[in-house]
Amino acid sequence: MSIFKKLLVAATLSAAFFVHSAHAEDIKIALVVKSLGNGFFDAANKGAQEAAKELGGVQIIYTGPTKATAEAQIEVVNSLIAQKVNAIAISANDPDALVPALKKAMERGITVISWDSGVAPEGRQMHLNPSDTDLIGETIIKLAADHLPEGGDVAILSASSTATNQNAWIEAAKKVLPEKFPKINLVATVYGDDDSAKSTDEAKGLLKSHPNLKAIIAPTTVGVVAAAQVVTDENLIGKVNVTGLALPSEFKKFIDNGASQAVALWNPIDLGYSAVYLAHGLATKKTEAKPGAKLSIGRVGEVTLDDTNSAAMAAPFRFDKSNIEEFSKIY
Ligand code: RAM
Repeated sequence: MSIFKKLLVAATLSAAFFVHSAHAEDIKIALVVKSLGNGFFDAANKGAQEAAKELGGVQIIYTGPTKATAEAQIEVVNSLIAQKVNAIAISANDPDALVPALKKAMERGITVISWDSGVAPEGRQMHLNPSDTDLIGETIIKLAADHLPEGGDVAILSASSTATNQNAWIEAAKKVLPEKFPKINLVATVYGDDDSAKSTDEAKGLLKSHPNLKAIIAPTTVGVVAAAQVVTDENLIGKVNVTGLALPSEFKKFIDNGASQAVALWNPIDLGYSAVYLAHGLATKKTEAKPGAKLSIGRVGEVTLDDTNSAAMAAPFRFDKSNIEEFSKIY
């Protein structure tokens, strides 16, 4: 081989090596969820993987604790700091408890955003809400009220008592109750911690303590399935309507059997996709999180940050007998 050819081969090899080693330099984005084993977050991860593929040179670390607690999430965050990830996109189990750990991450140059369930502004660069908080609050009450023309007792079965997103929706719901839904009587709010067994026990407890209950509103995809199963098992279909926020693929059977008339949700795949898109823009310094900034979320469009660097995506969809089959095939 001539010297020239040898050099050419060496150059080609090193170019190939360079291309290959770029993979080792992938931007690592951790998608931290409230807890693993939740179908809603698995769907968000699908969107995250899609965004990673589209953006190129991105590795998604899909992680979270087994139980939906802030303490367990702090451990996850600390281990991600040790792994030197480039970005953390977290759905938080508590708005404040995670702030010190996330601040530490930012001090080390890690991009931090929250999505789905937020952390306080000092613990992240921006927050992505799936939809407008007031709209979700009103939607979950309306879903119950639509089937209670005479009004009646309803109760809320939430996720954990510290979950930022559910607490904000419940607060928004309580705000609209007196004026817009005067005949709806909210008798209790209980917490199932996004754990099936605990949610089942809490749903049973509600039915026992409130024999006149007309609806259980669960603004959590885990709680709503547990409540609908309890209503089914206790032969209360037609007496107690279960509603709230549900993943169509997990909930279709309860629309089919009549335990629920209708539920709502946004597209969790688009949410995970958008969270990764935003984290990537900030981590690569292509974008900056500041009030008024318009940030691209790829095929989903664009969001605008408010004064607290929060943004909201689209209105939730309503699922009932007419459309749940179609959506259950997607998420
Ligand atoms: C559960 C989680 C999640 C919430 C959905 C609606 O999966 O609590 O944070 O957004 O329900």
